[in-house]
Amino acid sequence: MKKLLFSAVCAVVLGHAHTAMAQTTWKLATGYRAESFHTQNILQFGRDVDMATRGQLVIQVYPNNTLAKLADIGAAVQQGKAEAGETIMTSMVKDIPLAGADSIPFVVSSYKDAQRLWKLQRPGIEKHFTERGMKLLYAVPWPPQGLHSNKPVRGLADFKGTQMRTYNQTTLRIAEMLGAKPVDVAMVDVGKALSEGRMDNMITSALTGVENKVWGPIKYYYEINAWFPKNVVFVNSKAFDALKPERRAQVLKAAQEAEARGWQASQALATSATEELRANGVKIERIPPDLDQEIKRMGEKFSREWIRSVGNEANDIFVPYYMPQ
Ligand code: PCA
Repeated sequence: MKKLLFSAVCAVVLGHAHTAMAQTTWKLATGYRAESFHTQNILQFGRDVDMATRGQLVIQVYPNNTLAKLADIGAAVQQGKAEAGETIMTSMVKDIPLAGADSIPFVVSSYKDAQRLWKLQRPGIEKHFTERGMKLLYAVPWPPQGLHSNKPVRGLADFKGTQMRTYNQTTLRIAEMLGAKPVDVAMVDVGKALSEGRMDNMITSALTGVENKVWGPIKYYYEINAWFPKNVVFVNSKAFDALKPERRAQVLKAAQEAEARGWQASQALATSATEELRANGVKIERIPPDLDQEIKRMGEKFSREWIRSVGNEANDIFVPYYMPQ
């Protein structure tokens, strides 16, 4: 008993010693749930940093919009309200148009191409982040975006007047082009919005369907593979630069590992999530070829609009993307 008590006291003291020793704590805000694979990956990143720095840098993760709302996380980190954050890159598109490159419909249709696009997009994103006082750590894509619907979709007319859930500028613009009524719903509120009859359809990953248990209201899933949007993890530059060079290198190494791990997890989940939708009674179908063509034409219209809004930087990415050396 005495021995037990002694080890319990030791554990508490050691625990305290660990925090007392911690020189720096970063609050990291994300708009996604703790269970999401992105957040799980961040938590592992935090553990790796803790380990590599021997507790000198602690990353405290605030999931589910608790520290800042998804769309405000970029600003929160710039202003130093949170030292670090994760958001979907397209949430920054108004400020950084280049951030929308991974949500142009039908440019990327595989993880391999998504990797290629990220390699080309990264230098520009890093530059814009630096100008805004932020340091990019890593980015991980969501599985490919498909169409979830409460009714079968056979032609463009089936979208007219429907309530289409949107989560960024791309989904908003596509809803407009389809003649649907855009309804902005946060990822974590999709289940609620469906049960309240506030949405009929949405373009997002099969995984987001699974995480929100959309079966019941959602009866159909079409694997249109529209785009692979990325979540990006970043830190306030002042907070990063305040670390000793050795610590900075440790953080960047852990970030590199988190990026590789995240891409693998995303790819594995892309297949298993579609199977899980099927197992829960969602019909996995193909859209008819005519509709496929029309949606692809809308994608082209969208990309023309996007290139106009971005200017030359768009060429820096898409010329080498379409014409690799
Ligand atoms: N899930 C997020 C973004 C992309 C995805 O697959 C969402 O639906 O909000």
